[in-house]
Amino acid sequence: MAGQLRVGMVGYAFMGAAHSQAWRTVNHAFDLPLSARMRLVCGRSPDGVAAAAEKLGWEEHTTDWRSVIERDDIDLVDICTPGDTHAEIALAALAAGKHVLCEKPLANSVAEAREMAAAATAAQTRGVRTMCGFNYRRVPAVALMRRMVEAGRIGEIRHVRAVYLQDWIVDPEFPLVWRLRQEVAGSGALGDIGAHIIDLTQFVTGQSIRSVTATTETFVKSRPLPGASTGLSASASGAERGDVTVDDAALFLARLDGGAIATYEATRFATGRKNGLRVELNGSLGSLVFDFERMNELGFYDATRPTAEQGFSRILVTEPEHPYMAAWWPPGHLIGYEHSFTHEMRDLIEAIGAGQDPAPSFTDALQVQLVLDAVARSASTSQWTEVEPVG
Ligand code: 4PW
Repeated sequence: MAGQLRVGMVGYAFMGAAHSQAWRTVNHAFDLPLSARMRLVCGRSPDGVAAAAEKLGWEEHTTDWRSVIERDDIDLVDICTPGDTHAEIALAALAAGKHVLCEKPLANSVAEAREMAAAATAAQTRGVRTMCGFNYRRVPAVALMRRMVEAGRIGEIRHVRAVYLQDWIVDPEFPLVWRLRQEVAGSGALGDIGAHIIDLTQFVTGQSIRSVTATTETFVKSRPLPGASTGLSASASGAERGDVTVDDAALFLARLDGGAIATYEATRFATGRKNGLRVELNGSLGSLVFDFERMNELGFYDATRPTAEQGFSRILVTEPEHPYMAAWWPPGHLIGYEHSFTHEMRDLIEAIGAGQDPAPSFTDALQVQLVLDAVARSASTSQWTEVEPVG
């Protein structure tokens, strides 16, 4: 019988629901050294958190995040709150000797992310583990992309082309939810979805972004104040308006340390694109392309094949030989968005059980934060800007 990993989760909206689904499922799909126990969920509204505990399957609920950290019967704190609270909760949890899983982006500033990474490194010596929740790494087709790059199947990578396209705030009357307020979210499309494609492209290529030149735009500068809001949907409360203080879109060129050049586009104004995350790599021996709208597939162009037989082929990533897939259904059966979180918890529990550090660590997430910071600085100076080193 496996030992337990007793989880306390802070935040229960969109990401909290996704994490809850994963904690509920992970031990049913995978054989793991520890069994996740959904001990306690925390949120600000007493009624809201009680209802969430019931609906999502948590044993207990509280409105006081400090009590999650103080309790002896919590081994891991899972932070699913907006970015303005990540640092305070994570630092307190690490000081109390809890493992920490923190949603992305790691923090709202480089200073906070540096403090969190330093605390995580110090806690490692006490066997405390940290991970940042870049879930798209755990999509099997993305993990396969990395495996094929590592195996040299596309040779030397020349081009990286990444977009993350959404359209949920195209309507200028969509309210000023927390994701549109700099003091809560840190940045807009840049940190919320740009961070995903930064992490994903660095993960699959094994290369780090060294320098960037960027532009950002806020198309709609004021919006009605929100009434009730959950996740990415909300309604306005009345006629009162407030300023949008984050970017609606961020575009940048980048140079990677392995020699590749890259383009990135993160926007919430790509009308008709709901959650369009697409990454293409062009190498000396071939190309790979991943499109989240067809997340069970990986496109592969093999330039080493006879010319008459070349062309993009579609690998259906549903076989037991593919990353994570042996745990699921018989060959040919598809999986969805929620599985990326289940795989995230699987990797985290494996690492904790083995006494190893999971990836991406807080230091890896600090490096993403440094790229976000370089993009923001470049957008304001219109200059090529070096990414600050982590150490
Ligand atoms: O993490 C991201 C969110 O903050 C998600 O993967 C997509 O973009 C959906 O909502 C936002």
